[in-house]
Amino acid sequence: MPPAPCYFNLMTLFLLSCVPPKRYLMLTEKMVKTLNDQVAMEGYASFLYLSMAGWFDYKSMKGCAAFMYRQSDEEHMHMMKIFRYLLEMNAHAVSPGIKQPLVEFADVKSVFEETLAHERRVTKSINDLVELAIEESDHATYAFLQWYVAEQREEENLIRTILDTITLIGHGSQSLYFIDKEIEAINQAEVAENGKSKKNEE
Ligand code: OFO
Repeated sequence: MPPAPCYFNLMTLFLLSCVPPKRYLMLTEKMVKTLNDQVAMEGYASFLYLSMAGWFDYKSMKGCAAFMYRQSDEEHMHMMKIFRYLLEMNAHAVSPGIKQPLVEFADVKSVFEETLAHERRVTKSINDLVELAIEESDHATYAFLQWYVAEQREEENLIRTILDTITLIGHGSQSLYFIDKEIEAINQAEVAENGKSKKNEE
């Protein structure tokens, strides 16, 4: 008589075949979570600057609006860069839920003050990420984050320059036209500069 099939072994084999193989993680779980938090922060920045662009556009300050639309696009690009990095490192990139950004601002100067305050929060968050990469001896993430370190230095400097310009011009209602023209010129210079660095990367 042939031996009776061992149902226990067959069942074990079947169950084992249902368990997905353990994924090889190139990042610690803590790093994945912290990078996903940064994705959310960059996403929020994109919508905050879009909100500011809408506020300026509504007030017919087209130069300031163009500056903020471009900043919003840049922040979206910053978000996607981390999103793609997570996937490249075999981790789950999570699309964030974005909370409602500010929609009302006291005046032009306060919009740029809020922008600078937000960029400082981002700089702190990037620095914390760099610290974590050092703690974990995660050289790949450390190298990846250096782009953000340089970007934050440039962005904080740019917004500070704008605030200094507004202080020089004065920000009463008589000055709005001149502020708008100045920001338009700064925006054009940024567009040209970004175009140049893109060409150099090609
Ligand atoms: Fe300047 O916020 Fe993005 O990185």
